[in-house]
Amino acid sequence: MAQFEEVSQKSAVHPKPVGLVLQYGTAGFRTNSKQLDHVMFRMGLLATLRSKKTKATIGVMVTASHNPEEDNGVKLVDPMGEMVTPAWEVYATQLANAEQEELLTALKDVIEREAISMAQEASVFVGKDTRPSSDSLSQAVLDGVHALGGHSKDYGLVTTPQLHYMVCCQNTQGRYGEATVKGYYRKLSQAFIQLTKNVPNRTDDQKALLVDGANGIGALKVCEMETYLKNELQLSLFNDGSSGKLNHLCGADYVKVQQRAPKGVEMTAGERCCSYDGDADRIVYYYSGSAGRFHLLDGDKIATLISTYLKELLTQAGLDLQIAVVQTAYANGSSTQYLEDTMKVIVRCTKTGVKHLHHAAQEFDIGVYFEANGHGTVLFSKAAEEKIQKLAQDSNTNDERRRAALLLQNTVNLINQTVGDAISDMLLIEAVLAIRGMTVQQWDAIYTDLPNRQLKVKVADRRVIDTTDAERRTVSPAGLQEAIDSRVKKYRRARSFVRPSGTEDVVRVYAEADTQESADALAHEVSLAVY
Ligand code: NG1
Ligand code: ZN
Repeated sequence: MAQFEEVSQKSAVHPKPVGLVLQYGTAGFRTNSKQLDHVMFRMGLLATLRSKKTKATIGVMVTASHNPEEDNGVKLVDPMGEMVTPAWEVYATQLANAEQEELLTALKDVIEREAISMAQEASVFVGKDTRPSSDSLSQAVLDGVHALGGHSKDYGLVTTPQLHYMVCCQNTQGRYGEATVKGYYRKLSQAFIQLTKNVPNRTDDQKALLVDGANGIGALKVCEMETYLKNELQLSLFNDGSSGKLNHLCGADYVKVQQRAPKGVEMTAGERCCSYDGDADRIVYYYSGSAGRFHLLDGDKIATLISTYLKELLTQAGLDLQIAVVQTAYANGSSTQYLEDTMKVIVRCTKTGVKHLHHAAQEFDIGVYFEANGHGTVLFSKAAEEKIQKLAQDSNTNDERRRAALLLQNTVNLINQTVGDAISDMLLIEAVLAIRGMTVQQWDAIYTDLPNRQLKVKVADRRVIDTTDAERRTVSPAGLQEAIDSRVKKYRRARSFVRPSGTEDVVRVYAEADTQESADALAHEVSLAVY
């Protein structure tokens, strides 16, 4: 077939280094950008097949998120804007690792197993972050799409969540919004303005926010959005990419892991600050206390703020909708305790990786999911959205219920439900703080984090570690869990676990305890047990 000849010819321009083996991990393929050209071409092919199979538009995002600038990566986006389904992750790995002369066989194998009609049209949306390697790598994706006769739309520089949003808009015939970057700005900014317009006496101080753009795509995009916000939010942007290196000493991952302010952000005591990561799908907040102490408000604090706000509105609206918070093992023990015991919301724990949290959150009327690192969003079931909308339009209901329903409706519009979104989450947090009249200190005081420490350990082969119970316990190698248990026992309010990273060649160690010294010591002891 002519199509396959085209694939053969074009793939020779994107050759695979012999023997190179890569894995579709927690967030797609991710490694040094020099090793990725063939993977990109092949993901273009696979996205085209996925589009033919689903008869819908598929997304391909070229980014390595919080990884260093030299790395890059790619992830596929399914029709509703969610991460690609696990069975296709397996195909992605097979296709990426097929040696040059085996590529056609691997491709035909997917076509056969999925009974794909090659006559079906295909459409693929492509986006990229600001890494120097992203230009040529996204071109390789497009080459792959065209080699199989697929149609493509190149969105160029967009945040990861913007690309997810476009895919969802396209496949819902505009019901979710317009599949353009401007459409995204308009939808979110209108919802934000609606939410904040009736907040009495919002001062300039309350409207001011410091943003660390991680020298990445989020900085570019939040600048573009600013005019749409009509001064309802006044942003001071740092690490805007004009001089610094992507993610270097800045960005959400640096701030969360190092538990310190990013380089270049000049903050005065009590000022609200936030950091995006390299592809703007994560956000963390922080401020400097009066004694100069650094206070971090991570994904757990964000989930708590948002779920408290939503629960209050549901009560005011008199809507009987079940709300749950989905976390991972990295959630601070204090947050879980607060959510379960004080807030009385359902809490679920899943494996690391947004796809797991997203999936679990879909089981509830309202599912708030956040990883501790600030990656998360809120999902509303179709039935929940309909109930909210009906009440917001019901002129017979009383003012308080109607007001709450309208707030809920605009909140739904402000949230990017396809995936965690730093810009959307930032606007939601700012709106919630304004509506509830809360300062960042008051938000921080909802509960006190247990001191914690995260470490990375280099081992010969991280895959020898196998986990269970949403990664909270190890099943292999033999004796490791017992070793962890015996160390945890020595400390108060302590917890520790280890798991192989899905994005880096390391084992991650997490420990928390009643004091920072204990958390540090426990993390250190457990990392020694991992060797
Ligand atoms: P790994 O490397 O598998 O721990 C990291 C983050 C995840 C997720 C992915 C994708 C931690 C501990 N892990 O995964 O939460 O965000 O990257 O970006 O933060
Ligand atoms: Zn990211």
